[in-house]
Amino acid sequence: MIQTIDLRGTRPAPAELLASVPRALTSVTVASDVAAELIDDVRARGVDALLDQAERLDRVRPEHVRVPASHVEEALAALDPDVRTAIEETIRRVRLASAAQVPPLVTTTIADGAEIVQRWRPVQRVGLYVPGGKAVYPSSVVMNVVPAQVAGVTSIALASPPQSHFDGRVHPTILAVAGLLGVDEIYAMGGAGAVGAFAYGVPGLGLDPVQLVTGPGNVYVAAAKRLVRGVTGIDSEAGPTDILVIADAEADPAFVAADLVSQAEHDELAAAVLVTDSAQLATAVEALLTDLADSTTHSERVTASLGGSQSAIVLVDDLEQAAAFSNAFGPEHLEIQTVDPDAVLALIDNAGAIFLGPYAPVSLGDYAAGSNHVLPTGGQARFSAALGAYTFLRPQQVVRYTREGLSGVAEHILALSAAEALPAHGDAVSARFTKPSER
Ligand code: HSO
Ligand code: ZN
Repeated sequence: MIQTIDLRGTRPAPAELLASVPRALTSVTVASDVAAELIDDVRARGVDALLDQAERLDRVRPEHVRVPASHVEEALAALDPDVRTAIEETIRRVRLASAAQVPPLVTTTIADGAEIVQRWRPVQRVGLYVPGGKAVYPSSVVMNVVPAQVAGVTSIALASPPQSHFDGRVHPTILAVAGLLGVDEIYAMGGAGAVGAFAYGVPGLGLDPVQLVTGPGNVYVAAAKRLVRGVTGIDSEAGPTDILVIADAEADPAFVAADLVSQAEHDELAAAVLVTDSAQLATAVEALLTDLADSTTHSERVTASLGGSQSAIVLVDDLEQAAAFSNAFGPEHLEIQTVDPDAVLALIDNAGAIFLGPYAPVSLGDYAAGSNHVLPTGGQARFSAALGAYTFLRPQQVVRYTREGLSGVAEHILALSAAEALPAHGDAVSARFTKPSER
């Protein structure tokens, strides 16, 4: 069912490696026109647009777009105690790991009386999007909210589509988790319209514009985020999930197969890739995948994902070639199940999150490792990172110079201002060393 690609004895360039397992096509640009219309509609008609869009796209007209506190309280009271305990432990772990993502203030002494201070400030207000279509993931509420809180964001708004099964309310588990996290500004709105509402604000709702929109969503949400970028900041665009496992002959095929299926379960378009230097492991995993795909709950989805051109078992000569393949692919999730995972880790540049050894499955990271599960998909790990406290922080440089510090560099500023024919720049420095009587 899953294709096998044999790269043994070859040394393809990164672009060729990537082309051998192309990710499923989801065209953000094609969704762009529809997303733009929905955003414009929200800008023009505010709450009425959100209500009409909900009726058309979510098949329910919510009674309230701004979720009343009583809905959150009811959802919290009804939350399964085991789920509540699990979520609380996830919050605790993600909070601990996120705290390490706040960089310290650093002062660099350039010369006597000359200092550059680098400090990190949070954005003030953020809009967090939590999908509510095919995928309703309360764990994603934790993954979005906790790093924002740890970064020191003071105003957090949350949006999730109204659910027809729940009387047009936001999904109760999402509401309950928001309640556990102390988020009290929640909107029953979804898709591109919700992103537009965050970016431009909705006066009729008392919804002020945000400075940053984060969170996963479907292709229309991704298109909307691309469109509002510049008006507001965004995190990376979320597409179908992927997993790449690097494994050697010592890996347990049952672990490898289970982990590939666990991410294939998300989406027909999910990519599941095993890269191995062991033909024996490849054969064992392939057989297990065939069995699992038949028996697993989301059998159709898993079969489509594993059978797609985006998924493969890739045979390589050695673990160096495996790492090269992985770097070209830029996986959202990379598992290293080899005798010496750290040796492979040293060769890895591009990955959203990396899971080492036999006891770190991706589902650990999805729910309870402490790491964030909002990760760059579609190869974006080649240039971007997981959601973290740093997503909500910006570095600022503070220039602290004394008279002595400025005088030490004054002549260079004068030389450069003359060279750029901007003499007033030089004059601004000279003025400080000219006696008032001589001005
Ligand atoms: N693996 C998904 C996140 C998730 N899994 C949420 C379960 N719930 C994308 O990283
Ligand atoms: Zn998952």
